[in-house]
Amino acid sequence: MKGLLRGLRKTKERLFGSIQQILSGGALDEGAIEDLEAVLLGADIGVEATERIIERLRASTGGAAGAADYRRIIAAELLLIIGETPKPPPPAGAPRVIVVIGVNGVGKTSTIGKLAYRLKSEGSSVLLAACDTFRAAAIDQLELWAERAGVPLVRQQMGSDPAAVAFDAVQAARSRGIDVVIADTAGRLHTRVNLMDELRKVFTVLSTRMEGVGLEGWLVLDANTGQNSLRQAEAFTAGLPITGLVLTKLDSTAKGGAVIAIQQKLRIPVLYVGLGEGIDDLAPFDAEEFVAGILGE
Ligand SMILES: Nc1nc2c(ncn2[C@@H]2O[C@H](COP(=O)(O)OP(=O)(O)O)[C@@H](O)[C@H]2O)c(=O)[nH]1
Ligand SMILES: [Mg+2]
Repeated sequence: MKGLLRGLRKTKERLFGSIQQILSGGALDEGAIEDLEAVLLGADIGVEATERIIERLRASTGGAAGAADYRRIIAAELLLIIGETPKPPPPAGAPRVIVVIGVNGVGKTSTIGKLAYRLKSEGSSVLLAACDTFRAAAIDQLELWAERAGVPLVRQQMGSDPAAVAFDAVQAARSRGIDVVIADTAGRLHTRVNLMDELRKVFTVLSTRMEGVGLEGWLVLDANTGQNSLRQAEAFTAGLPITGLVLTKLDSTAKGGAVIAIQQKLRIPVLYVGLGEGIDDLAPFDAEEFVAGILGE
């Protein structure tokens, strides 16, 4: 997956460059271990994962291991950590309905456009639902993405009830035999109780009045925010049935390691990563590609 490797360039430069330097010093003494710890923390891999990796390294310093062995140990432990939160298949039911959530500016609307394009190119029929009814510009922006991806859009006027738009969209999808509905939602401050209520209502209406839909809640987080996005995530996951994560803007950060910290902390799988602003800059998250990408193997 060239895309993921390209998107991880900045994280790799920082992480791999430093690791390489430390490991090339030969023996992994206490000083080198401390340096490694600092580098892993600096890439936002998180305290827990970093400690696990350091522990594994310490346990293996007895052998006459070289730099390549140590890198393999780090990679193996990272894969283990990521593997502890497996990606489940989409829930049964039709249509598949993905409600996309996250604070303003993280990349929800662009992710939806890219995802529509990708799913369509993989053979699914897709319909977008403009449930961010808070601003007229938000609806227009989604419409633009729908046009780019070549998929239909269900919209109502600004200020209408997002749950009603979602309901309409699923009804339209059913009558047209469409496979996947992707709903954009508003992202004004997640601490506002009324936004949470509004979002919860979208899920409630779809699950109670639209029997048989395969309902998913995807939370979009900006990788630049690193581990700080955990606080955002905790607020959303406390009130809403979030089933998957999308980490955007991996291309513009050296904190790509946050993927690990966030997934590990939330125990919710990262499904896709955003790698740029173009329509094909969205890649499925692949643990092996990711680890190879950040460790430069
Ligand atoms: N570099 C980069 N920019 C992105 C990515 N995803 C979104 N953006 C940009 O982030 C900004 C906000 O995106 P938008 O989809 O409007 O966010 P929303 O408010 O959550 O709907 C836009 O300028 C996007 O082009 C990504 O993966 N990489
Ligand atoms: Mg938006």
